[in-house]
Amino acid sequence: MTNVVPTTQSCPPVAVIMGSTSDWDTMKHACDILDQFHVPYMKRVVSAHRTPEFMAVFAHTARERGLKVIIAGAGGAAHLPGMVAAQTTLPVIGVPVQSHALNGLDSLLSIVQMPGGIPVATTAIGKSGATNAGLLAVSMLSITDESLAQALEDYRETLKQKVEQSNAELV
Ligand code: RP5
Repeated sequence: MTNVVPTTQSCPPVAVIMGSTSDWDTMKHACDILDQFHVPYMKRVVSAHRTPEFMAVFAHTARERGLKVIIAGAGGAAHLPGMVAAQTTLPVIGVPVQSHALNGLDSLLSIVQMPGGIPVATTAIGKSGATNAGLLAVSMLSITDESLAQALEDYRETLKQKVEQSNAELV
């Protein structure tokens, strides 16, 4: 993962960014969903406090580079999603990464408590949150993509069938 902002207009629709490579074990679950739905994406480490200039350029130029949704994961004093949202009007989905010190409650509160005016769509802490961030991104893209809308219906159907199968096995 390099800190190079592509200058072309050929960005994929989704960016999965994270504050550190240590967030990858969580954020890979968002990428797994995007892979499953065949949604192209880019992934980068973008740190709000270690690479603030890169973060600003990344966020400022996101729309003109063709991005449509940004998924941003961070842990601890997790200011990355909010700082990115402050610098783009694209939808930003924040994923609180489970921290060691406070189990991710710090990450959650840092991301979810945005003052009114600059929204960050915040998911659950950890793997579930990253998975749902991927699904939310697919859902946003499905507004104008009928094949993605159908793929989401199919995905829900598989979830339903798993429950039905579990119940059949319990009998
Ligand atoms: C945040 O600090 C990152 O999002 C990560 O969750 C946390 C710890 O980063 P490392 O010290 O593991 O690089 O910026």
